[in-house]
Amino acid sequence: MSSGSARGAIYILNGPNLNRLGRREPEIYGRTTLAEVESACRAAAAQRPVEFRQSNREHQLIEWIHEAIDDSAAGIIINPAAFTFTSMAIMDALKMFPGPIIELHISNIHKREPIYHRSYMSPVVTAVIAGLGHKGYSTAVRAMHDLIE
Ligand code: CA2
Repeated sequence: MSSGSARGAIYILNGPNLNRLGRREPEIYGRTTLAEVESACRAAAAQRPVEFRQSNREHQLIEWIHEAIDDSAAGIIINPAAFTFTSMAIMDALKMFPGPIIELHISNIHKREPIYHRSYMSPVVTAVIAGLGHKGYSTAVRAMHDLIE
């Protein structure tokens, strides 16, 4: 049973460099842009409101997690990008959120170099999705529906 709000929005938060998606390293991250990912998320969310955001700043991501808490968001899907491996501050903010949280990665971080293996987020989230490419986002939205209802 989730403590997210039945009618609240799904916050989909994206960390540093993901605004460049589709433009560099297509062999790892694919050719789909973040704008296309956002459209797919909105389609998968159907009637549920979506707050889709991206920032290169740790502070901004923390502010948006606080906003999700104050807004009684239904759930958070977060791709913290490089902050996954560095940010106790984002981890602490996520710990304050009472509803379901999905940590999402486009690539399978566990198949990559050892620096990508230790996530600060995984111990405090509900579920982790990694390695499904950009389609992981719509998979995460569908999974979030199941967690909320
Ligand atoms: O696979 C993911 O989604 C990651 O969270 C992406 C991060 C990386 O630090 C994580 O280990 C896994 C990096 C995002 C870099 O964004 C780019 C966007 C376009 C082209 C190249 C990188």
